[in-house]
Amino acid sequence: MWDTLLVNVNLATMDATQPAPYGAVRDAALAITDGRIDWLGPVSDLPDAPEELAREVIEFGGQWATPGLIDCHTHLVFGGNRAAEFEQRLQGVSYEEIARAGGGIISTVKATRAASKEQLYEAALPRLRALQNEGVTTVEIKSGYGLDTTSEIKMLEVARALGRVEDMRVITTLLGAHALPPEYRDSREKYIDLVCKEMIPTAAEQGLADAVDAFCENIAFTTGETERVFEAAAVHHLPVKLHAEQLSDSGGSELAARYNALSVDHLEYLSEEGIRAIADSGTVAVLLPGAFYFLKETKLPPVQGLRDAGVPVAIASDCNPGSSPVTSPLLMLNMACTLFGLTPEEALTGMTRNAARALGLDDKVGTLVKGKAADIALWDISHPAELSYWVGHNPLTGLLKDGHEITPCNTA
Ligand code: DI6
Ligand code: FE
Repeated sequence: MWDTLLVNVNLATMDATQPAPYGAVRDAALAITDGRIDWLGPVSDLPDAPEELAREVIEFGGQWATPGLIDCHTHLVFGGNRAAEFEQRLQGVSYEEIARAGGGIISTVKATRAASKEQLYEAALPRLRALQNEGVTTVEIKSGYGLDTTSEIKMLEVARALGRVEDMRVITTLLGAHALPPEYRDSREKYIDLVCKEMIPTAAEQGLADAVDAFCENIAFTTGETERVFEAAAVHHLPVKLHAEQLSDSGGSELAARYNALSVDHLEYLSEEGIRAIADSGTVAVLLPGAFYFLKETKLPPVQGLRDAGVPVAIASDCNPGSSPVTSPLLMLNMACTLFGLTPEEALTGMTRNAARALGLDDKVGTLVKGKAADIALWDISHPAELSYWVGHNPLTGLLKDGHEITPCNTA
């Protein structure tokens, strides 16, 4: 006996071994036992009447099911917000100018350091709920607004706590090398020492970080500094990721490829050499249309080059107060298509299968296949392209994580 059997559902499995677009299986059934997918296929292939096969049978009336969406790049734990900087930018001041004048990331650092764990948790919760409300069951959350060991650890603890309480799979990433804090203005090397010798070891010992990230950019850290961070991560057996080629081509992606990075993220300025390097290392290219849009960037990431090289592309919200105050994964699917030229199928692959790979979770989530977690989003749509099509309309009708029904506010 299965625990649960979903019947009369169209599955967008996103499984690359299924021949149809979206890995679609129409008029299907999907069985769940112990929180995992135990069987799926056409209803007509079921060996018996549904009631004979499962303790609970749920009829879906021809709705579509996809893997729970995966937002593989967020900074959703932070203090305050930067609406005032948004106003400045609308007056013509650039993101880089604001950062160089001590605003930008550093202004969020001040607010985050001043906030208690409880305050950070309460501030992050509605953002997490908003993602869940549009079908997200797995989210990555970075630190990077603490920039001292105590505050970075505080952020990671809040991220872990969100994962425990809110029925969301949370993956945490230590981003100590996000920006140089003002107190280290004249001693960059000492700050990298702090990241490598204190933050990474502490986060690793306490099991608070699943990966290590850095911001390799002219307003942040050099490739040399980034490499030191990657070396320290390797010592503690933590996989790496990188914010790379967002505002200029710093060669960060080539470096990340040498360290077998799980992903390189942003990539508007990625070069041919960078594409070749990440294609060879199997690194996922994470594109962040929210940041491109919000910073009014004009340089497009090299989508065709990534396609030609066979690089897996993921899409994420980059939810953060400075460059992407975005909590809508569905809007990101739309923008991946309208701004970056992905197909709706590529966009959805980017928030399911490829996003799982960007988090090193491809054996657990990201596609509807036997053995993976029953993380499933249900949608009142007649074709999966609708997920990239609507702007501001949310067709989510149900959400399961590990086979348990969770109630996003949209469906309550
Ligand atoms: N790139 C980004 O777009 C975010 N971080 C990064 O390295 C922006 C973070 C912020 O402005 O607060
Ligand atoms: Fe980011």
